[in-house]
Amino acid sequence: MSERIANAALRQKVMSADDAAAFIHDGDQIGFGGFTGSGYPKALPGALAKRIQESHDRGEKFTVNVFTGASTAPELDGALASVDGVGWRMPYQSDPQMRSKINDGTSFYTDIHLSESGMMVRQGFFGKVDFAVIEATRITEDGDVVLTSSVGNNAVYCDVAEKVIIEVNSWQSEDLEGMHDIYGGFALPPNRVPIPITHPGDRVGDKFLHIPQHKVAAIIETGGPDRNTPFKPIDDDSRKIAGFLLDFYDNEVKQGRIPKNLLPLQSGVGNIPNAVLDGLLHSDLEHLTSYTEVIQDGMIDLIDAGKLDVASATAFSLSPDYAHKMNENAAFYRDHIILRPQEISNHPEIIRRLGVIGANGMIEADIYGNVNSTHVMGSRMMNGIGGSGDFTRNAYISAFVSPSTAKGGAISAIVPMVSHVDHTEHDGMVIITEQGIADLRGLAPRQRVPKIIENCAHPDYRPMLLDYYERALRDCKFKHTPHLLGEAYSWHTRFLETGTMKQN
Ligand code: 0RQ
Repeated sequence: MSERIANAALRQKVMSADDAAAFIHDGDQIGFGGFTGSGYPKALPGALAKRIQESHDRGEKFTVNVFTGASTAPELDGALASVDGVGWRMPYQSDPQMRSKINDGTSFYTDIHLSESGMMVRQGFFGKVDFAVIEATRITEDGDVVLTSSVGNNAVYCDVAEKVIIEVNSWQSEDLEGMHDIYGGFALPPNRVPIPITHPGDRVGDKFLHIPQHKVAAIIETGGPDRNTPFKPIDDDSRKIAGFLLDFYDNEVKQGRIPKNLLPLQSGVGNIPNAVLDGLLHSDLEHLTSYTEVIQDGMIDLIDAGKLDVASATAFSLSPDYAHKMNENAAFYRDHIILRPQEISNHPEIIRRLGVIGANGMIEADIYGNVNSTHVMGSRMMNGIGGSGDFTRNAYISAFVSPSTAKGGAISAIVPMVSHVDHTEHDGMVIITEQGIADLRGLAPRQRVPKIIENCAHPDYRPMLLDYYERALRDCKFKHTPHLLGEAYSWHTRFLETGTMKQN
């Protein structure tokens, strides 16, 4: 048995994933660890999926309700979705199988802000949680748990669940001990108190997660890696978008609106944010800080280059090479990285206080600045709102970044009216595509239109957008936000009918 389980009583609870899965029954609500492919349990979900499939083969109903931190991996979302085992799920997901079960109507999906997911569980809004299933790198002699590559909602699920199952994963570095900061000051209103973080590097909690031993139903030993996905090489459009964003920050510094070393940075995951981080690496900026959700490769490069003093997040989202580097050097990185519960990494109070500057991806924006981050053509769920809303509404400056077209130019990312709204025109401040940047701060709806169309839309779609807007302005009785409601979604319906938003 692994020496990583130092507590004698807990060692008695080691069993196989199959035996642990036998505790779980139809209708149970399970809070799983895991955030953007890091730190999720790797064995129990597969064993549970097998059990669910066997029940279905006998003609019995068996689904569970799945709570997570954010997206997980094929071993968790994929395994449970592939046996139609997920009745309901929250929050963010990105697994292809899970996504397809949500979109074909098999599974319900409640897409809520990541900062609020744990909070609402504490508030009892989703009912009783039967099991928490989390991953640890080590259990101390006293029975304290050292978490792995994500914190996510682990603390809240362990706090509220009736029973806890812990997977101890020997692939994860034991040197992660000391990187986590598990804040324990959550009280329900009217007893909430301010969260005492005034700098991204502040530590306000404990490095261990404390779980009452009587709650621990099983411990499973595992050894598999996280779902670490390589980043694509940075393409031209991403480089251009990153260039516009960094020039914009530079100008904000010149205008005296942000300090020379910027303000704590938040960036979404993906190609464009990675290009932004690469741009920062090649800039002369120093003493940067980050208050964000996930640590990706570019931040590790910035730490290595001595440019990023501290990064606060809730999880890693690293490529395989960088995950290996983290496992080898966690003792160094823990002086520069803090992993917190997502209730804290994404907390509006702290984002507002620190003046975080954020940039997130989008699916589409409209000519007035409303943004859709989640639904393709109004109905098909892509991933979820994730932390984009937590940061966008509360950031000092919040930007949305996207190529101006999708699907080889058949879709314009700038449309007359978004087909689903995640971020209203009241929240986003800046929109950037490879065409340029629209700074919307302080502008009324009609003042935004020329900036968005001329600076951000693809030239193929600019005349169509201008034509729509000019006719809306002429024919709509009300001039504050003129629309032609009968036509506002014609771009989407044309795409669904003909395969392109372009007119013949
Ligand atoms: O689909 O791979 O099938 O071609 O959407 O698009 O351009 O690769 O961009 O990976 O950054 O994702 C909004 C989904 C963008 C992401 C979204 C299709 C496109 C492609 C991906 P294919 P790209 P990205 C904190 C922040 C919400 C959560 C968030 C996201 C696929 O950024 O999930 O912000 N955001 N979290 O073809 C139809 C359009 C489209 C479109 C793109 N207009 N119409 N399809 N696509 N635009 C981090 C976390 O919360 C973890």
